[in-house]
Order: sequence, then structure tokens, then C-alpha cells
Amino acid sequence: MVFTKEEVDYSLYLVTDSTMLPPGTTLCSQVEAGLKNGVTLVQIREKDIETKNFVAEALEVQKICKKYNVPLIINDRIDVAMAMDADGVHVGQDDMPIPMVRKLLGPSKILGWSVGKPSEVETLAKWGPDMVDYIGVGTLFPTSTKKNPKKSPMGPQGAIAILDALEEFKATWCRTVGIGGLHPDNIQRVLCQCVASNGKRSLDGISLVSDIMAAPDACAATKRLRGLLDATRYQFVECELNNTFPTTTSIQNVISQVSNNRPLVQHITNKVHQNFGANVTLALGSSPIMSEIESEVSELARIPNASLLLNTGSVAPIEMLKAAINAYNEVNRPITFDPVGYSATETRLCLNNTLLTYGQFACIKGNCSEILSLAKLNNHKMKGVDSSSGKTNIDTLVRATQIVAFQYRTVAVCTGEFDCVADGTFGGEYKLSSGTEGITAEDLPCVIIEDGPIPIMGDITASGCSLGSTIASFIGGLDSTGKLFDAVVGAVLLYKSAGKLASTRCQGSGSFHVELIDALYQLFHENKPEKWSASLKKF
Ligand code: 3NM
Ligand code: MG
Repeated sequence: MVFTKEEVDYSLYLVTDSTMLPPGTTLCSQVEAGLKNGVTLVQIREKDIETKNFVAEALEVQKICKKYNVPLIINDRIDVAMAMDADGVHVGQDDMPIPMVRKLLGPSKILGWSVGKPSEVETLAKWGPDMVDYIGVGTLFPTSTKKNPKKSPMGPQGAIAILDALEEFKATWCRTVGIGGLHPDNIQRVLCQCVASNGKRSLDGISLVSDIMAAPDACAATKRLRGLLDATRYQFVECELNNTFPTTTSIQNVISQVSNNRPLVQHITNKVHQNFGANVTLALGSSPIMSEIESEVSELARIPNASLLLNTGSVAPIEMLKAAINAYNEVNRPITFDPVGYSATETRLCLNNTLLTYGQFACIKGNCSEILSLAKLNNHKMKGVDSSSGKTNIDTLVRATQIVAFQYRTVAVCTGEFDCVADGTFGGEYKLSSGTEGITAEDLPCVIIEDGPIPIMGDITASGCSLGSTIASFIGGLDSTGKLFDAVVGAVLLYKSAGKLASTRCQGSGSFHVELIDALYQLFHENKPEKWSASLKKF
């Protein structure tokens, strides 16, 4: 073997499947196109093929791999790997047990294992560094490549659990590649989000089949993938992601941009919120559109300064919701996600988790219960969709907000008597292997917004949902020089100050409703954040 195991570059790992080759291509031509353009590791994986043909194919591919000095791994067939002196073997959970494979292969060959659960990581950690060299972490997203799948897609959150287990059980030697349904539209998000909670590791690479094997132009496909791996920044919205602390001047600047740009705020939201949210949006000089029509989401997302509020108290079909997420992500327009009643029922938990898997959100906003559940810091279910956290202390709420911001690479907002806003975007930056280099959720910039209790907020409908409208409007109105964190913090500050002002002017909950819209309108158009009543504190 020309490689020492430590030198292996896992960044772009091509797995073959000759059943999906486009006309005019061969297994070897596709593999070579990959190798020429940045594939760093190859696995022969042919499920329905006679041994004789498998060996012949593997030998051909081996020649090409040698030419490009890239290691060749054989799926399942330990006998074939040994006979042809391949560089390693990859096996799944239902294949020959790892210790037996290692005994056959000897110590110097690369041994890979498919892993889908933290308990499997515990096992490999117990075996120690001489057994498994790397794991395929998956299935990340739905894929039609793997026939008879036994695992359901885990999403980035599942991969984070695996990375956390590797850290917890101290399997420092074990490298990782993400696999399953990886394509250019989700790779940067995966690389950004899949970081262990201690910030010390991220994926070492990505492994994929169809994106290269089924590509009519495998050279172009590989170049594109290589570009995404080598880029260091995921600019998922067209504004600045750098997380400096907001000031009154920077917030004033956000409001000027919103006034000038008059964002279109598409609401996919619950019935109770629709009318009020539309009026709040109009009060902020923005245009609401309450559309749940799947066929128009791409067009809407392409309108300058379009912004999507996705409030999951809605009953829109899941396919429509996914289409909307994809449409906005595709053109780097912002999505504000409000997971209403996140864990109130199994149905909502499942719906929200599925949607969280499908896209990158500029902001995730929830009440205390929702944010605590998202951060996995509360074990009891929510009662209904209202906040029911009672007296959770402020340190716990800040912690939870930072965890949500870190895990979803987003600006997270937790509402309540105190509002917390944490910026987990890291300026969109990502790195293979080393993650955030030890920066953890606790280190994220976080502010607390306070204005004393405004109990009457709870006496009208959709007051929390309409903060979502305000955030979506502010983010949507930003120029390329505007800052995401400023926009979210500015929206929360304005909303809280307007709530306070309205509560001093109203007669009861009916007039509070009206006064709140008036106050939002007034404070927005005056644009003097230095005079607002809500105060901002760095945490
Ligand atoms: N293993 P594509 S998913 C070979 O989850 C394989 O372990 C998986 O193909 C696992 O890149 C998968 O075309 C197929 O989605 C990946
Ligand atoms: Mg197998």
C-alpha cells in the first residue's frame, strides 16, 4: 500500500453503482472523471453483480485509482479486497463483524463501517483504535440509491449525535464521512451544521453515489462538489452574517433599509395569525402575502427582498412546506422558522423535525417551551401551544437559545418576559474535520431584551406569531451590507417596545390589539431606537 492510514483524505469519497450510469459513460469513465476533478477516495460498491464481473471491475478501477494515487476501498467483499490487495474494506452493520474483518485484513488496511446510531459509536470506541478507521454517517437524507433502506434519514441533527458520541467515547482516531442524499443544494448546510457540541470535530468529508455516478457530465458534477468542499463560507442569505453586537445606530440602519426595500413577506402561517400578521407587516412598511400555493413559491422567492415566515401552526401540506423551504434556500432568501407547539404532540414534533432537516433557516424563533425542547433541555411535553415554562431561570433560557443557534447555524430567539437572541451563524464559515475549533454554544454572542412584564400580550391572539412577521420583515429588508443579527435583535426590540407603549395606551385587550399596530407603525416610522423603552444587554 502506498498510503499510511493517517494520510487518507476523506473529503470527497465516491462510491460506485454501475446501475445508474448515463448513456455513453462507463463505470471507469465516471470514476476517472471524478478522480481528475477532486475525488479523494473511491469505494467499489456493486450489489447485484457476479463475483467474476465484480473482480474484473474492481481491478480496472484499481488501475485508475493507482494512476491518481487515490486509495481504493471494497464494499463487503473482504475476499476480493484481499485477493487484489485493495487499500481497504467497507462493511455495514449486518455484514461480517468488525473484529473478524480486521483479523482477516491485517492492521494496515483501511476499515470503514456504516454507522447510524450513537450506541454503535460506543461499540467502536470499546474496540479501540486498531479496528474502525472511519465511519459512514448516515443515512443523512432520503435517497433512492440504497435499495431496501433499513434506516430512516437522520438529518444533520442525527449526524451531530454521532459526532457527539465520538467525542463522548473518545474515539479520536475515527474519521467520519456523511452519506445519503447529499447533493450541491444541501452539502454546505451539512458541513456547517454537523459539528460536535464541544466544537472539536466536524465531518471529515462527504460520501456519495448518484451525484457523480449518475451525472451526464461527471467532470462538471465533481468540480462543483469540490468547490463546495473547498469553499469556507456558506452565504445562505444575501446579507452580512458577521456576529458583532447590535447598537442603536446599526438597528436604525436596518430600519432604513427595510423602509427603502419594502420586503415582500410570504406568510405560511396558522389561521389565527393571518389577518393580524398581515396588518403588522403593513405597519412596518412591508408587503404581506399569505400564500400556501406550491406552484408559486419559486416565483415569490425570486422577487427582490422576498422573505418567508414559516409558522408550523399552519396546516399546509408537508410537500408545499418543503417546496417553499427549497425555493427560498435556493436563491439565498431568508426563512424565519416558528415551530409552533414544537413538542406539544408527536405529530407536531415529527413535522417540525422533518422541516428542520430540510433547510437552512436565517432565524428560528420560539417561546420558552419551544426553545427548551429544541435544545433538548426539557423533557416534559408542552401543554398546548402556549408557553408553559413557568419559572425557568434566565441562565437556562440563554443556554437553550445558544444551543439552538449553534446546532442550526441560525439566529435563535427565545421569547418570554425576557427575550434572548443568540447568533450561531459563525459568519457562515465552516471547516472540515476541526469544526468550530472548540468554540461552543456557550461562547456565542447573545443579547437579552427586557422591558418588564407586558401581561396583556398574552390576552390577544397571535402576538408571538406576529413577532415572527416583524423578524421576517426586518431580515427581508436588509441590503447586502445589513447584518442578520442586527435585524433580528432590532425586530425584537421594536416589538417589545411597541407592546409596552400599546399597553400604556389601551383600555383592554381589544384596544390593545389596535394600539399595538399603531405603536409598531409609529416607532418604525420615527426610527429612533435610542428612545425605545426595551433595553438591550449583552449576556
Ligand atoms: N450507504 P446517494 S446511504 C451507499 O446510509 C449508501 O449507510 C448509505 O447514495 C448509508 O449519494 C447510501 O446517491 C447511498 O444518495 C448514498
Ligand atoms: Mg454491506
